[in-house]
Amino acid sequence: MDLVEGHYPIEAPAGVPEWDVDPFAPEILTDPIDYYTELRAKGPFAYIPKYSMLACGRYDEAKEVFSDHERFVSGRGVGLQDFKLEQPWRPPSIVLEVDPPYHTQNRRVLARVMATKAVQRLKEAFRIAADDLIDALLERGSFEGVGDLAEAFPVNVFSKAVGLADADRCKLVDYGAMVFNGIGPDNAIRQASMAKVPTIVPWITEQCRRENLSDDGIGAEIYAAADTGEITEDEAGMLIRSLLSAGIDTTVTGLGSALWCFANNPGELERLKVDPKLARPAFEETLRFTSPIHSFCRTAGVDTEVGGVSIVEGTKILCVLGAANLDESHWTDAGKFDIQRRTLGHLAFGIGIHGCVGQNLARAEGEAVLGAIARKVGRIELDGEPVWRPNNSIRALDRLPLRFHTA
Ligand code: OVM
Repeated sequence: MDLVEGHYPIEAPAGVPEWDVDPFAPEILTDPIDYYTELRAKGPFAYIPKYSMLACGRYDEAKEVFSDHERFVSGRGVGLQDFKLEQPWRPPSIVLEVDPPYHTQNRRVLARVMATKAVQRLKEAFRIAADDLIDALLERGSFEGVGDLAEAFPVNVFSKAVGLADADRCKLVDYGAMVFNGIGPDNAIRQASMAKVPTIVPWITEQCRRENLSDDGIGAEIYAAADTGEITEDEAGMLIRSLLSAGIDTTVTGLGSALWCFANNPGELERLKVDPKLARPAFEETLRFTSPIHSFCRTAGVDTEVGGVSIVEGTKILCVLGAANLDESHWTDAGKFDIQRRTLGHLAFGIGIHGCVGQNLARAEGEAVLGAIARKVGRIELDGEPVWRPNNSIRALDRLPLRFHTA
């Protein structure tokens, strides 16, 4: 049987409408809202003939598929390729792209080194770095929101927290883009990213080695788990690779989108300034409203059924988290950016055993930056048109020209 994007082709299940759309077309990736709306209107699932897969954009089904790791596995890849049938571009992640029981021991190590208490120790450094950065940008007035803030901040603080010897911003951001594009089909966007493999992958591998990490960071703590025999030395290196895969572009995107949200909603910035403690809920609402990771797949490991739809083993299901987080039947005024909304249950960090293990660290970064803005910035002005950077699984800005005005 011929494969489609590295997975078994399927027929549309009974009752599921066919939809002749390319969810990975640049026009959709850079401006997805109408696509999200139409996907939800199709029903619990749509069948996408171009990729011979199902897509779900409603909250309930996206959540059901995403949280049931027994029926919907990750070990066959969370992109379009089925790792049972084709070899992926890099050795699979030992946390993202595996199932229990192997997943459990690896995740436990990451969960420990990024637990609330571990993150607590980093908060003061994050606050100081955010205050310094916002002061410097206020001094400059106009700046590039993506490069000068959204990328600069995580590259600085996350690299230090991990203990990287060399925080090459371009390589870290491009590696993340490669990992997230790698989850999509073999389109021009993916190919352009993959062209950088020969220069970036060896550099990343080098950064993951024990001798290249500081002895007081998260990286060293992961290697400590190899010393006690909890994991092997190679597994420790692979878990560092996961940090560098998932920890930069996601937070870059969340911070960039937060700036975009506030530039477009000056009334919400006013509310944040009145009560800077809203920095944390404001970051959470940014995640719900913009969904930095717009979609991830699961693979049906068994014949099953969801929302009355029969799903055959081997089916790839595109869970469109961006659409679920804007589902009007779950969220009141879903399309409104409201920093005081109850955001509990949003799917931006995923859910279940694969839910983002770094989410407390990500929140601490968002809180530090938005807190500094709340206390220091009077007004945020768009200083040109925002430009989006199409990516097969993240909804990222490419450029965001901004001007900060003092209070
Ligand atoms: C990993 C990995 C890569 C991308 C995303 C992710 C959102 C994890 O390499 O483990 O989680």
